[in-house]
Amino acid sequence: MSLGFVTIGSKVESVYKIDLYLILSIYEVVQMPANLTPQYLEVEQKYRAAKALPEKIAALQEMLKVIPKHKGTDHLRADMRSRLSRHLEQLEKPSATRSGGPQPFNIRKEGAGQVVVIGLPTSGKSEVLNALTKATAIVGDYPFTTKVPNVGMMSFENINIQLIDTPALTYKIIQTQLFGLLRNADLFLIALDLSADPINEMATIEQILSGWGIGLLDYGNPSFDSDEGVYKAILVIANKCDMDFRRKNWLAVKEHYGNRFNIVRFSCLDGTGFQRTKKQTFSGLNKVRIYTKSPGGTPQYDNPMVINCGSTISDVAYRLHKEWKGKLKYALLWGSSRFDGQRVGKEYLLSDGDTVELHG
Ligand SMILES: Nc1nc2c(ncn2[C@@H]2O[C@H](COP(=O)(O)OP(=O)(O)OP(=O)(O)O)[C@@H](O)[C@H]2O)c(=O)[nH]1
Ligand SMILES: [Mg+2]
Repeated sequence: MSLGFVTIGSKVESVYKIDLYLILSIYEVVQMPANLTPQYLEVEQKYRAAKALPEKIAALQEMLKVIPKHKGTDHLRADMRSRLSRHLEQLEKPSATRSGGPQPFNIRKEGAGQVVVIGLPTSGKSEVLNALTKATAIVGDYPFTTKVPNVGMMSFENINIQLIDTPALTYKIIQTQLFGLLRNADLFLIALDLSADPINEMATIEQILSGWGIGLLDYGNPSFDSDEGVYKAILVIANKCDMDFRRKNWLAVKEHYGNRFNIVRFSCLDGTGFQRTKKQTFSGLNKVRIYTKSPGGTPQYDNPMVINCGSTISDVAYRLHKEWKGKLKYALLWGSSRFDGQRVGKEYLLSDGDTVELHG
């Protein structure tokens, strides 16, 4: 930007006698960028210096966040946004040569949500996947055993949640592809190794993710993605609680991170934390299970509709069938209502486990 400023500025000098109108319009363009703050220019510098796609995307998002928002920066912001979407497209298609071949990091979402298990080498990510699903990912006591993601389905009560074991965050050659997968995921399970140095591990993980423009939220908040950054809900798995040093390190993890994040004590070997992890993973996805029935019929309890928290009767109806649009009048409700079969309106907010009977 500063380069453009100088060029146009000198043009103003040479043409000002010719056309007053032109001068005024150039003057307007020149004036506006002067409002860019040092904070913005610093991030812009970071963007120019960034080589890898994750850092470029992170810097652009930060630029959009800190840039003064007024008419004078409209063009600049539009340009940044289109650059951001070009980078995001590149992320999906890493290179022309690769686009025809297998794309192991491009995993279609299935089940109630897509959850990625992430962390540093040998923290037990692959073992966690094997413990919670029927997957048989290769496990090793040496770093970087996993080179591409492994997928499994984790059953929780009457639903399935997609779980993905990933290569270590520090595995350099796949970082851009991993970044794409992480951006798209609904929830992170962060695996820490209680037998090593979990405090440092967590700090390193947070630092790497922050360098990619990904902020961490406690699992009670829904993940969200905007032009100005990506925030992901997380659940921390303090793994290997069956091993030496576990007690000291568990207490340290709780003390350092317990007030920010939900942390589950876990062991792949003895089953500690399995149930809690499944339950908390589901609640971290911010979804509710809704059962529908026809008048006189019975709901299918083994096949709920899984829909976002905050959904209403109308949302359920439209998801079932478009023809409910305009036709829906009310519903009868079992579950969160004061009494069974209570009549509720279209905007009624649903809770997990509600049964709904729609009426037109
Ligand atoms: N005692 C104990 N060992 C575990 C546990 N979970 C994993 N391990 C061991 O830790 C080592 C690393 O496990 P992996 O699952 O391969 O670790 P990873 O995080 O996938 O490692 P990378 O793929 O290299 O990033 C293996 O020797 C596992 O057997 C656990 O809960 N308890
Ligand atoms: Mg692994």
